[in-house]
Amino acid sequence: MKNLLLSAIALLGSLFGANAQDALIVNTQGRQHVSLNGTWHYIIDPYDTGFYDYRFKERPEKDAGAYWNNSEPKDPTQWTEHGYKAPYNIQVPGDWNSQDKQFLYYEGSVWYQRNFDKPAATAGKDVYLYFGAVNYEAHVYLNGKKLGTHKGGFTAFNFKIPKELLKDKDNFLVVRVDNRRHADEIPTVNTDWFNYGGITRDVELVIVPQNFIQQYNLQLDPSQDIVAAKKKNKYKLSGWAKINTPLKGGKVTVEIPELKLKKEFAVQGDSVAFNFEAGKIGLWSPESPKLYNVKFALGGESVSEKVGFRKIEVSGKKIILNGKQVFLRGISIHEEIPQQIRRAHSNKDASQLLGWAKDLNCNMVRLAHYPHNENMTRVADSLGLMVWSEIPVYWTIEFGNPEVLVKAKKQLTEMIARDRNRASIIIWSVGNETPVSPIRTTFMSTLVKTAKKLDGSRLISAALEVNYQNGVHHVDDPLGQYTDIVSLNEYLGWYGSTPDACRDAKWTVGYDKPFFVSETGAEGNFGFHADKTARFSEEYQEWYYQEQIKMFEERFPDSYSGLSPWILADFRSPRRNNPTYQEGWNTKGLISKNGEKKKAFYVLQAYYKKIMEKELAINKQ
Ligand code: GCB
Repeated sequence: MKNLLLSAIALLGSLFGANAQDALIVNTQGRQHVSLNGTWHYIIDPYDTGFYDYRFKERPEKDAGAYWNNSEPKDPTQWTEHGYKAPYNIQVPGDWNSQDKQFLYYEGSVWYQRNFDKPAATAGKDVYLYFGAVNYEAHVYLNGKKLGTHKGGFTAFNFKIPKELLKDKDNFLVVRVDNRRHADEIPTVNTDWFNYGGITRDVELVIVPQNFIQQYNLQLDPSQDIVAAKKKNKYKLSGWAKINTPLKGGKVTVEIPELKLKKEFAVQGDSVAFNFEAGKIGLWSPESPKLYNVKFALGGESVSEKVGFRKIEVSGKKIILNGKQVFLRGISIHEEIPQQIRRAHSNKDASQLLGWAKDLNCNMVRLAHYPHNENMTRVADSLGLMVWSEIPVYWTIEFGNPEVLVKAKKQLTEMIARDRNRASIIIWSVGNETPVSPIRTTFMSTLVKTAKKLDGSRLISAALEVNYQNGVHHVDDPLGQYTDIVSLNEYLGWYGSTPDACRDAKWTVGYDKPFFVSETGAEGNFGFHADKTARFSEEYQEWYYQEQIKMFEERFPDSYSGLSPWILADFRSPRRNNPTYQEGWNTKGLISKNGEKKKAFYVLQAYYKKIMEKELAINKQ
């Protein structure tokens, strides 16, 4: 176990070593920090004038025309063609598309700027600049110097601010954000969601001691027999911490006050491994999402984290949580607040979306198709919703391009780094509906192996497609060999046929593994009532869910372990151009763009209630 942990730490190091950015600081909310959210200024720059000169060469650092430099004229003779001031205001966090009409379909560069003063109480400390996410490419400058760049629209990153660069007053912070889509990026040019641009998540200054715990992990040791541990009330806990720099003779203390546990471990180089025993623990589960305060301390400075302890594993064709079989009553979710046509980012947004999932009787959510903001996984922890978390390796990635594989691995690493302490996360997904070919399977199986190496304590999956041949739906994608559960997207009764096609559909699953329906769904416009055969009516969508559920119950393989239908709420997608029923929306939501529940919502809600009650009855026996 210890070796596995140390190899995960080494892999982390090697992946970050390749990039200019510093390894991620986890749990910034649990540390000394100052928010840089609020009103920033902006310049729209479709020609990248602030970045390139008129010969289209990157501007030199001190160039007066570079938009990272403050152009405020000191006297009226001074030449200047850019500047940051009202009314060019924009809110951070937030996508730009929803903030002003001129941004609605904009894809290109926007420069963001704000000033800030050095926070108090930084003597002897280091200050990092942290971004929850910027979609897609960020170039970050402070007081005219470049701190670094980051690519990837849904993962967090940070830069250490050099001491000599940080002024007491009026630090001039500029971020060039570019959300253009490219064939060799992740996601690629083609998706079924809206490409919201901007600084979409929180921005913070994080103030840390010169030696500090950058990342850590504590969990039930995945190698233990959980049933035996429960019987004996004796649990093995294991984990590790990574210090920002190698230390001589440092010690890390791990404390769980509620369990009256306090242990000390010696740091070796820049890491330390934990291993200790605990007595009775309240395990985390959807029925009882117990979280403990855990304090990690190094040299008098500490960071506190809320940790749930649980074990997720697969046994044959079953998914097992804390020693008991669990059926995943899920729903897929996009990170979007439909009523306001914007990206979700806040705790309140997470409570709205996950509150709807609870209302549906879910015990699980699939956060599609990219890592969602941290509020989502933290609220899921506290509500007891199991989570599937995914990287945007979606459809037609350049599978033959080794640089693209590096980018995918980096996003995978960043996703796992931020959220490895969330008990709610039970599945890391390495992608969605990638077209079967040898080169793609090599690419995808490499990601599965990387995920396993980074985190051997969770299940790894990917949403696959059906192979329909001779009247039979075969689940036989070769990637299924590598994943812990075989997950499938299927739309029988929406694309190509009507829902009654479910009645005699035959299914085979070519793997002795749990089988999970990661997507199924049909469109339905809220308030459009018609005969059930009319596409886009609420009745059609309702009928679709009724037929699908009957098919699952009557004719699905014995490995059927759950589902996360598509999708919780209507969402924006430029691919959806039916002028009557879509107008730029994918209306497969069980909840409408105005937050109303459609008929199909109640079909799934009742199905989940039935399953829940059956499980309760079995557990009582
Ligand atoms: C899928 C995709 C999802 C789409 C959905 C649809 O299979 O995974 O991103 O939005 O189908 O609505 O067709």
